[in-house]
Amino acid sequence: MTKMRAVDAAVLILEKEGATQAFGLPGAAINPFYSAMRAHGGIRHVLARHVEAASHMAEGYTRTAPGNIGICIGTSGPAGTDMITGLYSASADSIPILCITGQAPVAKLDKEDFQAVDIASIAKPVTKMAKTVLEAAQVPGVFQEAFRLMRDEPSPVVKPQATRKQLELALDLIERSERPLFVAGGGILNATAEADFLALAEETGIPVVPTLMGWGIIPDDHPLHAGMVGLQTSHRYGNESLLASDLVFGIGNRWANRHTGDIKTYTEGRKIVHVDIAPTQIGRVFAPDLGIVSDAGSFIRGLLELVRERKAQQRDYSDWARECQDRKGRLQRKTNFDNIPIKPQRVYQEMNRAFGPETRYVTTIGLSQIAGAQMLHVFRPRHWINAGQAGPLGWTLPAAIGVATADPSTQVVALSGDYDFQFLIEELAVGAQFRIPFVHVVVNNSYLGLIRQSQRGFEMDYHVSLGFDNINSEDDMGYGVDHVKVAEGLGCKAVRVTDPNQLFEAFQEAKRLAEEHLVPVVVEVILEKVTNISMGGASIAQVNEFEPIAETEEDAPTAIIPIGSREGAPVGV
Ligand SMILES: Cc1ncc(C[n+]2csc(CCOP(=O)(O)OP(=O)(O)O)c2C)c(N)n1
Ligand SMILES: [Mg+2]
Repeated sequence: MTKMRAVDAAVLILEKEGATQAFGLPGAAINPFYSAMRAHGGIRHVLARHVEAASHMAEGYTRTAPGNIGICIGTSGPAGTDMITGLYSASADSIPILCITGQAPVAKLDKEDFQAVDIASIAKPVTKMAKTVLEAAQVPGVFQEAFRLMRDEPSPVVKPQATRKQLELALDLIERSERPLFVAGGGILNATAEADFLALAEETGIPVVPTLMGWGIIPDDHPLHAGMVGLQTSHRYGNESLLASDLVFGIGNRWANRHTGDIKTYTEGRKIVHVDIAPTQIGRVFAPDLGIVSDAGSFIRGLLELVRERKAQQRDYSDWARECQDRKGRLQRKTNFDNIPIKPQRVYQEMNRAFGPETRYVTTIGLSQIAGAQMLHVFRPRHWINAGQAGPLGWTLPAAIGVATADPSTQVVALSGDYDFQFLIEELAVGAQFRIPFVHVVVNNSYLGLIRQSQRGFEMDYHVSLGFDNINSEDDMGYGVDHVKVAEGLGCKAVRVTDPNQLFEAFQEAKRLAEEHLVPVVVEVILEKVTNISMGGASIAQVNEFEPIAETEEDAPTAIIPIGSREGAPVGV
């Protein structure tokens, strides 16, 4: 019988599973696997500059399209430990990635051998499966098992599905409510059920609150889009509508604490339904009035069928939906500031103007991400790609490389604060080397802005400033790192903006440069150092507005519904 090397078998499984895009870097212990990839020739590989970055690239790659599974590869020892943050980030948001590392020879594992760390034990809490394969013949089986888990195919049991009785109970609750809202979570995207979900919302006429992970399931300008809810990445109108509702119907969401804030405020006076594929999610944060363990896709389709069967007794929610739209047309934040140094709100206003509805945004954490989510617009599923639960600084740049690799035909715009950008800044060279174009907006306040803002509670400003007088720079503003020089040094193009009236043109220029040179293009925006962004300390009823709110259309010219323009706009489609 012909024999095959275990590494060759592993590569054939990747091919069979359609997982043909890898990110990583070789080392002695993983060279056999690289030799198999080289011999096979069908696995594309991007050479990262840091293994953590490779793991975030893999995650960005997975998040871009249904069915994608990003792979990251590294050697034994520190390569595996570097990937732990990526595993945590991906697993925390239920995003499958496959991390492959080398390992020391079996006989040396317990001898403190060079780079022989027990990576499977270290990775266990942040993975569905972490395994050190000790026997070559088991390699194909372990790879197959990994794919089965990543694709959520829990054979021999089928995916959990709601029963007819459960669907009836859910619809009974809807029919008894006067002001229901759907909360659409990332689980809907994981089930590729966004089209069915939209059909359900439209059929019932129930307004929708997307979560941060579900943002894009319903376009921002859809008449049933009620806004986002939460302490940070939320809209004033979203929170107000949630507080006015009498039923919150969550599908594929997890009641993140930055979404709910104080649970009593979030739940009091309204019924809550929670549908999730994982039984451990139901009741994890609070006990819903009705909890259903089901795959989001089959649940949505089942409920839609039942809604159509019971069409005759369906309530008309158009007044309630109009009420939600009315809030959306009134409760806005001001973006139209002319200040120099630039106020962050203005950056997002100009991004709305410069980047079209097909843009895919990639971001992680910080005031940059929070203000971006409050003010940018998203119109398509998987077009807001954000590490939600883990929020690891440094994620944005490599994740954007993964996203742009997965879909080179769509405009990718990464959004970072200066600190997030500096964490894994060397990955710019990967974009330059592999000709992966995207625009990276770096809003530079020379601060760990989010942490500076949260230190206000301690009345301190302690180790949160990134400012210093850079001995190589001419300006005397004390912003420290010269991101334009660094980006150029790494082989990319970069533009710096200090005047808000030049933002739009700078974004256009960045798009042109990315297209012409096929490299990442950085737009560094010099922000005012201190701007506090709207945020709630405890509950969604008490979000602090630090800046003036919008009062006229001119204050928020890129708002989805301009202030004062609403006159009984149509609801439903
Ligand atoms: C690895 C890691 N360490 C610390 C934090 C906590 N943290 C969250 S935001 C932030 C500051 C981010 O600064 P920057 O990227 O410049 O964004 P800004 O808030 O200034 O817009 C820090 C330190 C984190 N999320 N991840
Ligand atoms: Mg900053």
